[in-house]
Amino acid sequence: MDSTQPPVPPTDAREFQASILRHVRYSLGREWGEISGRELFQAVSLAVRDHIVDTMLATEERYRERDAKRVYYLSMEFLMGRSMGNNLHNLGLYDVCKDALASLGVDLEEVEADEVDAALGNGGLGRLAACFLDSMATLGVPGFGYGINYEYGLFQQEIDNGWQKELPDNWLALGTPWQIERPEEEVVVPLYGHLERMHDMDGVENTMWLGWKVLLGVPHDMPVVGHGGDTVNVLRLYSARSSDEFDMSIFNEGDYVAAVRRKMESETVSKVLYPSDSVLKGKELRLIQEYFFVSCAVQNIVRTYLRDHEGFGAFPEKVAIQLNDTHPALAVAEVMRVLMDEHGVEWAEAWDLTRKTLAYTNHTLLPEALERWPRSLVERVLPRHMQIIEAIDAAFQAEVRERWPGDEERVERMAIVEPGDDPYVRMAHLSIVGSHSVNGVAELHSKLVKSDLVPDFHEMWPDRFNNKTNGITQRRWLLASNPELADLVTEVVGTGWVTDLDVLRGLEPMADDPSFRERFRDIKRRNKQRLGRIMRETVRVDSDPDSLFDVQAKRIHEYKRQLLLTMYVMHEYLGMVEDGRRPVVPRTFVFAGKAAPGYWAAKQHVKLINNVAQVVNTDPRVEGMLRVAFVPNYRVSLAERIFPAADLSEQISTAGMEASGTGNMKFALNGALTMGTLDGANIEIREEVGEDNIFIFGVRAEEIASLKQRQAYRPAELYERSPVLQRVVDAFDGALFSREEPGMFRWIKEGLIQGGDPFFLLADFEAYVVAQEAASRLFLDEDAWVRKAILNVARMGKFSSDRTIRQYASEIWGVLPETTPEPSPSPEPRVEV
Ligand code: 26Q
Repeated sequence: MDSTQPPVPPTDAREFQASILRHVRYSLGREWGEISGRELFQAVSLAVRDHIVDTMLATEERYRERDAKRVYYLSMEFLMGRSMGNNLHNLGLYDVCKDALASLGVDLEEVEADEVDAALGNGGLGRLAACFLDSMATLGVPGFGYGINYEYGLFQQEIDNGWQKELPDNWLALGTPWQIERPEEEVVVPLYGHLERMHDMDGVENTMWLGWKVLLGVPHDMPVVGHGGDTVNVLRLYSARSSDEFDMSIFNEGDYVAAVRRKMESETVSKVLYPSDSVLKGKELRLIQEYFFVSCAVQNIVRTYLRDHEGFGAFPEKVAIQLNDTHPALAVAEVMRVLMDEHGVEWAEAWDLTRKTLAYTNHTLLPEALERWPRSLVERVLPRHMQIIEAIDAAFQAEVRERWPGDEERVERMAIVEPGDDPYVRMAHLSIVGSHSVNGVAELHSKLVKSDLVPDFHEMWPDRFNNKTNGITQRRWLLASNPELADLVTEVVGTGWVTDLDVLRGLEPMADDPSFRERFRDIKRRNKQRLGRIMRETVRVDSDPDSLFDVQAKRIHEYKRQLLLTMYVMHEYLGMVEDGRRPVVPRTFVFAGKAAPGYWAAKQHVKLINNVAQVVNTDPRVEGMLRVAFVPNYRVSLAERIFPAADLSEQISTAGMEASGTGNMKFALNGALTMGTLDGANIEIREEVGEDNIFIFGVRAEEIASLKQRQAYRPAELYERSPVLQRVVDAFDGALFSREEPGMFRWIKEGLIQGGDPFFLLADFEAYVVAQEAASRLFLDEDAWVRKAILNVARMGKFSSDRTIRQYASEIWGVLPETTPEPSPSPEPRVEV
């Protein structure tokens, strides 16, 4: 019995079982004895869905009755992962379903494993959106996600002779039970065409957008079940379809084949998620994707508002729109267009309403990830929007000139449309000008947004800037993914932590309880065995659950510095085979993550890690001391197995470059100690857990900025002076880790020395080795290690996305969560059933 569940409604296992069997027969048309695993998954999901629909309808009723302010979270990405287990947990039906299946001789976990991930995102930004939806539903915030129903999610990664290979992720091939298609709510999206000056019926001159083409957006609604099952919100994902009315003309002209081809082209708009979490220059299809879903969302939002309101006076009191980075920044122009062109609102009022409604979250400082679209492209695809953006820009520039007369350099720096021969539209500037709130995602990051990214905007509107430190949902990242630890925690502090993570503080005294420590350690050991089985099956690497599991799992990026951990592995290996050193503790290094298909350096790093793994794992001299595994196809469902199995969490980005990180929180919540730089949310994690319970090393963001600014960083000198560095760096040049093609990784050495080492690996390497040695020594003292691990879990309360959402709700959206956490229940004894 899972004691972390709230009291179960009187839906008993037998009823649930009957429902599953009914769906097998009447929804799937199958006999129980002849169904496949996939069909069983579908039948169980449909039985679960029946429990969701009533609450979904009732929730909408409730919001309408109360005329509640609605929050719309616009995001190009939602990394939802699997839904079945999560929905069962949040409905409080997990054990009921488990029992129902057990009496049919089926293991629920095996059914869960047959669900394919909804991987409609790249990484942190997309997963954050998914955690936010969970928290909004749990808190009773009327929050709705809007995004794209990509037919192909993030590519599947295979490793072939050490190289990453990408395969298409056709996740909808077999359909999904979690979407309800609503063709009757389709939206018409205009594109292309031209502008004409015309006189309207009253003789007033107006610009008309004419000759546009049309896309249709068909909504697919995914229910988002809040914990406790009282609220079910909706994630609305749009698929692009062609318009029959529009294409009729071509059909009538007789070019049937051209008409069908045109139809297919329309549907490419929602075909595939772009697999890059940075750079992507001027791709027309990407711009159309961004506009497509923004237009669908804005039209739907306005339509929903007008169902219950007259005029737009109350619009900002009833609607809040949050932009997840600049990807939906066209919403600024689209809200203006819909208000003015479709509802006759005057410019000044439309502008006031737009700004009061929109808010923007920034997720990156990397210059190459800042979106800029060629003005010429925007004008061709969206002439009316380009015209609106120019008008916004003109008014904005006038405001700047009024405030800083004569400072034309400042005007140029701040302009929305970058001045010059080849002008670009700066989407971050558009977002800032069009919003009443601009937030970063961790304290340091929010500070750097103000001081480094857009200091001019901060000077102009200091009150617009704020911080919302990211969080994660404990329902998926502890309750569902680490059931044994969840049960142990519940035994001590009760179930309150599931909706109020600060309750975990109650675990602190247990850090000094030897028998609790032993149980905590045993759980970690079993989770390591569980991951060990996955590693054996996928990459044929055997691991010892008593070794230190040292894990780095995240997108492969130079600034995240998978290379730094790889260099440490190389350093350890060379120390053992060349100097005969024995390590303090045996370690298993686990890497997981995808490289953007067009990111050459990241793909080289994948190959390097796999080559190092190959050499290390086949060398009998280090057997029992060193293991390296690159676990392929990192995704939400794999992450759910990785976090619970980690002893050490690698969060080693170049200081100042990781906006927040959220994996760092997931690891710590599952009892891993952090090895990290003072970057992103690591800084706040240190504040919470205490500096004795985290390994911090490396150059700080300020020092890095100063070194860069003074051009004072000399990696070549560090190399010359340090034999330790020389040995590792020279290994990139030798044949040891690149037997098939000696010299293959020479470019890495060159980048570190002549290339100026832009990610400061050499600056941090020796401090990193020292910190790693401290970790090894601590791991030898099992009690001391486990004590710190327990304290980490106990002190993660701040990093619940419930806290983050409460702050967005009260400080940006002006909505009050309907439910506030109940006072923490006092520890209840575990009830064995
Ligand atoms: C932009 C233009 C064209 C194509 C793709 C993109 C694009 C797509 C995705 C740019 C960026 C992303 C994703 C960024 C991202 O995931 N950022 C991460 O956001 C997390 C949540 O706030 C933070 O914790 C991470 O630190 C940050 O890297």
